[in-house]
Amino acid sequence: MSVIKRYENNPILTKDDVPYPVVTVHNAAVTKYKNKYVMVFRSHLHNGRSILGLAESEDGYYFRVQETPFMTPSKEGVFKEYEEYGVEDPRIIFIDGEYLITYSAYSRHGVRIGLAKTKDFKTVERYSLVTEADHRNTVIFPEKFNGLYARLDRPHSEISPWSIWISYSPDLKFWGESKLIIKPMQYHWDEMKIGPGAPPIKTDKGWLNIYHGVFPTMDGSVYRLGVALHDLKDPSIINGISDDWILQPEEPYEITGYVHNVVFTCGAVPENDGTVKIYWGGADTVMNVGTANINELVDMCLSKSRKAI
Ligand code: BMA
Repeated sequence: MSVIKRYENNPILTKDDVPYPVVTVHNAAVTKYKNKYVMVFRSHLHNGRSILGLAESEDGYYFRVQETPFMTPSKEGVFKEYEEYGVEDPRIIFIDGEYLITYSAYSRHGVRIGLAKTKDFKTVERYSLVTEADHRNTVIFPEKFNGLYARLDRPHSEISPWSIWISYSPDLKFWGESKLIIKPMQYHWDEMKIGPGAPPIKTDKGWLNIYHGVFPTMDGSVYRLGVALHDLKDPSIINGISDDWILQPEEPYEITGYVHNVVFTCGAVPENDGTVKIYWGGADTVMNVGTANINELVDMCLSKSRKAI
C-alpha cells in the first residue's frame, strides 16, 4: 500500500473548472490564508505558454477558481523580458508577515526564477529575479537560519546529473554560499534528475523535503516523488533520504495526459493532526491531492536511507 492515500475524488481541479480558456491545470502551490486553502496553479494556454491562476477552498479538496488569472507574463521592466514565454510551477511560503511566491520565468534567454510577494492574494508584487538562466524548482524555507533566508533549487548541468542545491540570502535578492546537497542516484528511481517539490515542512526530527525524481525509460521519462530530511539547524545537512519513492504515476489521470507518467508536486499543507495534504499535478494536465502521515514520511527518510551524494 502506498504511504500516500489518494483522495477518492481526484482530480480535484481540471481545465473545465477554469472560467477562462486553458488546456491544463497542474503543478500548483498551495498554502493557508485566513483559514482557507489558496492554490496558485499553472495552466497552459492554447499557444503552449503558461500562466498562473488562483483557486480557493474551505476544506483543501473542493476549490473554486477566480474569474481572472492571478499572474500572467509581466509587461513591465526587467520582468517583461524574462517572462516573455510564460510563468510556471509556483511555490509559496509564509515568512515575516508576507507570502513569497517563487516561479519559473521562461524567455528566449532560458528559464530562471522569479520571486513575487503578496499579503492578500489580491495584489502581487514582483520583487526580484533571483537566479540567472538554467535554474528551476526553487523553494524557500519558511524560517531563517542564522539571520539568512535559505532556498533549495536545481540548476541545470551538462557535466553532472541535475541535483538539489542550497543557497542563502540576507535580503531575498542576493544569494550565495551555494552548495550541492542531494544528487540523483545511479540506476535508481531518481537517477536522471531531481528537484525540490513542496517547500520544506518543519518536523521534530528535521525539515521534510518532498522532491521529485525522474527515471528515463524506452517510453519516455517517469516522474515520481521522494522524501529527504534536512537538519533542523543546518538545512545543508541531510540526515536521511528515503531509498523508496513515496508516489508514482498509477492512476489514469497520472499515466495519460499532456505528458505521460508524471506526478509533480509544488505544494503540501501540514495539518494539526499530524497529516499532510500533498498536492500534485497528474500528467501535466490535472491537479490531485492525497494525504500522508508526517511521521511515516520522516521514518522512511531515517530507516530506509540511501546516500544523499
Ligand atoms: C519538468 C517541468 C515540469 C513538468 C515536468 C514533466 O521538466 O517542465 O513543469 O511537470 O517536466 O513534464
